[in-house]
Formats: sequence, C-alpha cells, structure tokens
Amino acid sequence: MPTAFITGITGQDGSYLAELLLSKGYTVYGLIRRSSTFNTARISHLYQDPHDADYRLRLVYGDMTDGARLHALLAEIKPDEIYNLAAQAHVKVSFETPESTGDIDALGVTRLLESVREVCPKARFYQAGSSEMFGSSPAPQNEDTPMLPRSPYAIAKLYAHHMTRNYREAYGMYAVSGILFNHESPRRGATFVTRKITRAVAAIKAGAQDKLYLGNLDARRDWGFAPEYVEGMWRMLQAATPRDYVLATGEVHSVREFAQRAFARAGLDWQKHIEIDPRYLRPTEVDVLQGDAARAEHDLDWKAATRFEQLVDLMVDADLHAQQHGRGEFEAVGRHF
Ligand code: NAP
Ligand code: F7E
Repeated sequence: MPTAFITGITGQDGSYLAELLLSKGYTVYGLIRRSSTFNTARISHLYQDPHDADYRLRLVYGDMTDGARLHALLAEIKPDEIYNLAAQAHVKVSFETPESTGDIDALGVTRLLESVREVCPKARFYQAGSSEMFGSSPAPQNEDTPMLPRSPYAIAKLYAHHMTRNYREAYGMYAVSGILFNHESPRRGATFVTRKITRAVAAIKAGAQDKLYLGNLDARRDWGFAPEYVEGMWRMLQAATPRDYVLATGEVHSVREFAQRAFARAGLDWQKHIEIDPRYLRPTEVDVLQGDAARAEHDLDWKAATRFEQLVDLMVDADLHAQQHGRGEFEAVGRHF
C-alpha cells in the first residue's frame, strides 16, 4: 500500500485527510511541531501506539522553516504522495506577521519541493493553494482567472502556487496546486469567522456569553464542507496528468447570512448579540469569492455535496452538543465529524 507524507496533519484539513488515507490502507506520516501544549486534539482519535501490529499513523517532528529536517524526513520516508497543508493560514494574522507567514507559506514550499526533487522525484506532490490568491479579481473565479492577491497570506500562497507549477514544468514532477475555496467543519479553527460564530452561538445559548464581536459582515464567501475537499485533494494526485484545480461549491453567501442562519438554528436573534469591532477589519479586504469548479467536476468527477444551510446547521449542532457536554474545542467531534 502507498505511503503518504502530510504536513499540517494537526490542522482541520490534515485531520480529515489522515482519516481518508488511513481508511484507504495508506501508511501516513504526519509532520507535527513541538509545542508546550498538546496540538494534536484533531487527530487524537486516530492515534496508534507504535507497538500496534497495524501501526500506520506515524507522527514525526519538524517545521516548514527547517529545510534540513524536511530533507532528512523525505530521504527516510520516501513517500509516494506528499500533501503540503502546513501554513500560517489566517489572513488577518498575516498582516501582523508577514515575514514568518512568507517563510512558512512561501519559502517552506520551496524547501519541500527542492527536497522532493533531490530525494524522491517520482513522488506526487499536492500544494494547498487558496482562493485568496484571486483577491480582487471579479467572481466567479476559475483556473484561468487572473490572480490579484490582497494580503501577505495570499501573496505567499501565490508564490507557492507558481513554484509548484514551475517544478512541474521544469523538472517533469507530478506537482499540483489545488485552488480551494473556503471549507469549514466542526474542526475549523476557532478564529475563522464560521467557527467563531457557531461557537459563540453555543456559548450565548448556554448563557455563558452575551455579545459576539465581528468585523466586515458584507464579505461574501463560497463555503463548503471540509471532508469533501480532502477527497478532492486525493483525486488530484490520482489523475493521469498533473493539473491545477479549483474546488468550490459555486454558491456564495455573506458573513451576515451565515450569522443569521447560525443564530436562528439555535432559536436566537442575531441582531441582539452581534456588534462590530473594527479590530477584526483587514487593511485590504477580499469582497467576494465564488468558485467555478467545472474542471474538477469534468476531470475528477468531484462536486461539492453539502450546501450552505446544511453546513451552518451541522456546525451549530456540533458546537451546541460540545457546549452541553462540557467538551473541549474538538473533543465533541471525534470520528463522527
Ligand atoms: P489550519 O487548521 O490552520 O492548519 C494549519 C496546519 O499547519 C496545522 O497543522 C499547523 O500546525 C501547521 N503549521 C503551521 N505552521 C507550521 C510550520 N511552521 N511548520 C509545520 N507546520 C505548521 O488550516 P486548514 O484549514 O487545515 O488548511 C490547510 C491548508 O489549506 C493550509 O495551507 C491553508 O492555508 C490551506 N487552505 C485552507 C482553506 C480553508 O478554507 N480551510 C482554503 C484554501 C487553502 P499546528 O497545529 O501546530 O498549529
Ligand atoms: O474570514 C470576515 C473576514 O478568516 C472570512 C482561510 O482558511 O479561507 C480562509 O480565509 C470573511 C473575511 O476566512 C470576522 O473579513 C468578519 O472577509 O473566516 P475567515 P478567509 O479570510 O476567507 C481562505 C480560502 C484561506 O485560504 C484561508 O487559509 O469573514 N470577517 N468578521 C471575519 N473574519 C474573522 N476571521 N473574524 C471576524 O471576526
């Protein structure tokens, strides 16, 4: 069975991808960072004792800023597939930390690609590209839409996107960049707007909180369900020819609409609880992202299934459940979500 190497395995997407690949029989190596607190809550339900007979989830320490370590790991593991999901993934934070965001999200990819070229050039490489790269380009956006990034995060991702293409064209490597629109789940990080809203709804419903402070309610996004998007990543690496693909639902909603639906799901009036705090505004905003995933549907038979209302409801329900049972940020979700 194949061996995969996942960077960013402790993140939302990494945890779903690890589940998917393990269920297909892969041996999965996951890169984790040393941290003074546990950062493995999203994959704790997948943990295996190294002495297990079927020990297929193997966690290894490293960092995207440490090229020597990445090189040594690839030389040792010799993976068949590499999924580069590690990133400083928060757009607003990237305005405060542009240099380290570039180091991890842009140069980190070059470190990895160089090592792949040197030690395992036949490995198939997936780069986690982002719809943020389109920035201010008019919607709907597809693979041919010009990219006009509007944040240090998006600019770093665009560098990585072009590097991935360049390694494919210059060295004939199977390297692809998935241009993924926003995808969410009960495992979404708590400071991204969807999860920030659904966690607040649960806390307000329980009487533990009264107000939710947000930034731009007019921003519009194309929100899909994360487990379906990691399936798309896998399909990109199984195709006969390496190509870059957009993954999106094609449906667009505002932050306001997300909040309205989320509060209503819990029987609450959003207008009584939401206040605007300018600290959550971005120096340059991306107003509307709406993807056209026709190429992925045609070539990969991939199509987003979960619609906006279902997504909001399942995220609210998971956070209400977690709140009621006094569970931690990701404990309530386990294998189910
Ligand atoms: P996430 O939940 O924020 O996870 C990010 C992962 O990267 C975590 O495992 C994190 O480790 C790891 N990481 C951060 N800095 C690192 C470093 N210096 N070295 C090694 N690992 C590092 O993000 P996500 O939502 O799963 O997104 C996965 C990828 O897809 C990211 O590259 C993101 O930019 C991209 N993307 C996401 C979306 C989306 O809507 N979710 C859309 C388009 C593209 P810790 O747990 O230790 O922090
Ligand atoms: O913001 C607005 C904010 O932080 C969505 C990442 O996964 O998707 C994500 O980036 C919108 C923006 O995600 C708050 O201004 C309002 O317009 O949830 P977000 P994002 O910036 O779209 C892309 C595709 C990625 O690649 C990224 O890695 O919501 N907004 N009020 C707010 N956003 C946040 N975070 N917090 C607020 O209070």
